[in-house]
Amino acid sequence: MFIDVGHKYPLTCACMVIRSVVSVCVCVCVFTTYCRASFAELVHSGSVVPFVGSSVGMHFQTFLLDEERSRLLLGAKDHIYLLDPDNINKHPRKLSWPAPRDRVDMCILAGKNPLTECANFIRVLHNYNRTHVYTCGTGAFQPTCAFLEVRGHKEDGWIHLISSSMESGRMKCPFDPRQPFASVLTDQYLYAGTVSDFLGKDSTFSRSLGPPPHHQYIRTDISEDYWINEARFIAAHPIADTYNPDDDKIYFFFREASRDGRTLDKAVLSRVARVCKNDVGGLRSLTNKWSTFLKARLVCSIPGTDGVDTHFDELQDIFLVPSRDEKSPKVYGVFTTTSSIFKGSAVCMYNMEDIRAVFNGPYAHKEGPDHRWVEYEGRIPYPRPGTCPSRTYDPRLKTTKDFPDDVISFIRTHPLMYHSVYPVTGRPIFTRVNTEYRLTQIAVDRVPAEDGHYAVMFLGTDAGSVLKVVSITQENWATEEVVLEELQVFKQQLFVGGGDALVLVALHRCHIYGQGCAECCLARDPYCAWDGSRCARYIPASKRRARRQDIKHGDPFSHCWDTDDVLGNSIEEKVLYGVESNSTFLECVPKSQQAQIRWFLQRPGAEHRQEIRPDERMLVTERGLLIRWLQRSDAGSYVCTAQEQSFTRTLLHLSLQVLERGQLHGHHAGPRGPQDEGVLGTALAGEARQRYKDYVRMLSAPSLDEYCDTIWHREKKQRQRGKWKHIQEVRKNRNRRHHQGAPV
Ligand SMILES: *[C@@H]1O[C@H](CO)[C@@H](O)[C@H](O)[C@H]1NC(C)=O
Ligand SMILES: CC(=O)N[C@H]1CO[C@H](CO)[C@@H](O)[C@@H]1O
Repeated sequence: MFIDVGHKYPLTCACMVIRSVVSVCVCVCVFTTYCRASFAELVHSGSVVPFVGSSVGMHFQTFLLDEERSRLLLGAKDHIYLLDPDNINKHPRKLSWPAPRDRVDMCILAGKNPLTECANFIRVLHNYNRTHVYTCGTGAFQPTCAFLEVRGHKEDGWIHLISSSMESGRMKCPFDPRQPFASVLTDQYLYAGTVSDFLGKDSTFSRSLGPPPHHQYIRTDISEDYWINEARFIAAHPIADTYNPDDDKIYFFFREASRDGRTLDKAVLSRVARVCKNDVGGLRSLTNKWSTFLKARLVCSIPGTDGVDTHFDELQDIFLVPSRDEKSPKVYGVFTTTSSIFKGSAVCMYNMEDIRAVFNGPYAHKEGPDHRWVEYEGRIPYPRPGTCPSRTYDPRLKTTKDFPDDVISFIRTHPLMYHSVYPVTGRPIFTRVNTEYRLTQIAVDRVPAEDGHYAVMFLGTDAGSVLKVVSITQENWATEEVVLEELQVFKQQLFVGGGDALVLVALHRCHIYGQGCAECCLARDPYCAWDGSRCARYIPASKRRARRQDIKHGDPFSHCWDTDDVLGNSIEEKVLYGVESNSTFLECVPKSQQAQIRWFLQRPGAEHRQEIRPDERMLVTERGLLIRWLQRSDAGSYVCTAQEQSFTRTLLHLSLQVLERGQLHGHHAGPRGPQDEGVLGTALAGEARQRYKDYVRMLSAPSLDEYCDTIWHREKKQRQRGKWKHIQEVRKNRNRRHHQGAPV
């Protein structure tokens, strides 16, 4: 099990930070070997707490966190766990719920995998009432649901499966353990979007359960080109639209195959859709089917200069961030590209107002299956299709069964809105392109900081890592003044479910930003502030004066002016020896990702230092300066500075001396003068020894590539010992450069 969390220091990789209209991302990137922390190290530093019940093949997938009663339910393969979220390893309770033996046999006979498919993978866990939880599992490709009784908490907690309540989970739970699906339980009704057959052909959004006697299913219509087509459901949320409870709706998010006339090609598009909570189905053609279903396209794209946008069309995850107006949460979505040319992911943020505006706008119209969607310009029946029935609006419309025929037949063929929903900023707030992984999950934490509130995004990748990102708004929108006493423990934790293990990840890992005020400030992590002696967890409204934090500007001059690390920081000058005609590497790594590195050289006897212009011979990499074909004139005083905002800091002061080849051979040949002894003695001291060996090895490598390859392989071996070297980064940089030519 290997998980990456925001491990910023020592970090050099440049995250794909998009400086869009409103956001500057401070990215805690993980995908270089440097910032990737080994699991053991994370556990040691207290940043993650692994669940000891974890074992290979457990497939933890489903969580139900009950903050009020302080309990965490965990759905895994054939098991449900009850844990104490404050201490996940104290008194874990385990309930076994396997699929029946004959069902497993049939599943295997049907050609499914015995280990990863033919078992009961728990996919649904919802609070039903004070004492009961509703749960469903895939049941070896025969989904089954049941009630769980959960009582007590902490040491006294226990769970019990009510066998008599077991029922079919069709339309409530997927057959396939890996298939995305969405469900929400509210007012004792279960809303679920899932594939509802063994072959995975029929995807449907339905409602079931409910207080007796309203037990019948309501589902989406099966009219391929219009309603829902090969959908993968992502999320479902109850959201009120007005102050009238009759208007309450379930909004759900999915991606589907869409065929827009003419061509036979289907494109994957992302959707936001909604139904009224009080929809009981229509009459005639829509009996037991939604009569208020509407959907719209959710666009997440980067506008291109040539008018061609780069679309991220495959919705992967949705997270709602509550705002003071509970009708208007902010909707964060993670999308990936469908393109075979390049791999990319993006995060887009939407306003509920914009979503509602699209549903209140024109409908799309299609003459027939082979036509394109156009704007509907005909007469719209009354009540406007998609409106929830309410006696307050019209006493004649008590339920959806009172809808006139023309409303029912209109909505059957016009469930799609003509306009699309665009992100608030007109473009993604975060993107990653040409990475080896995709973003697949998002959780957002709104963090109060000294200068406002910040949304910290935790982005899960399909490689098992988590990126912690804060997007900073320079304009003054979304500034809510909520002063919290202290961040609650639960808000400080993030549950990360991997394929095989569960860990608890601490959100604040301030120690990684180093000890100095300037570094802490420049990190711009809203969870952290400099408290006078170290970079520590930021607690709002406590000792305000003593705290130094500047998320918006990250300007240490105004915050750390009196501390040592801004005033005369004394960087001791190091000495490095290079061999003429060979290459040498000057390592200089900023602690902050936003820093811009500059290199200066002052030659012996020269009055001023000059900025180094990178060329064929002088390569500026993320880890330092690589000088190829070292010449005697390269000798001198090198200075590496990091500039961030208006703040410049010297990171390295190094004197490079160039050894003539003769001197070196003298060393190998044996007898040598006392002066040589001195020079090489220093060159080979301590840590430098290994590096010197690298250089010697390089002497025999004909090209830089080969040199890097050699080093790369050795580094690979050393990785287990947690020892990282600079060279693979050099190599990585070169690779990155090659990729930059690809279209974006
Ligand atoms: C909760 O629901 C279950 C299942 O319907 C029922 O047996 C139980 O009595 C309910 N409990 C309460 C407190 O309403
Ligand atoms: C890469 C490079 O220039 N290598 C040279 C380093 O120096 C030795 C002699 O000391 C040459 O043989 C290598 O070609």
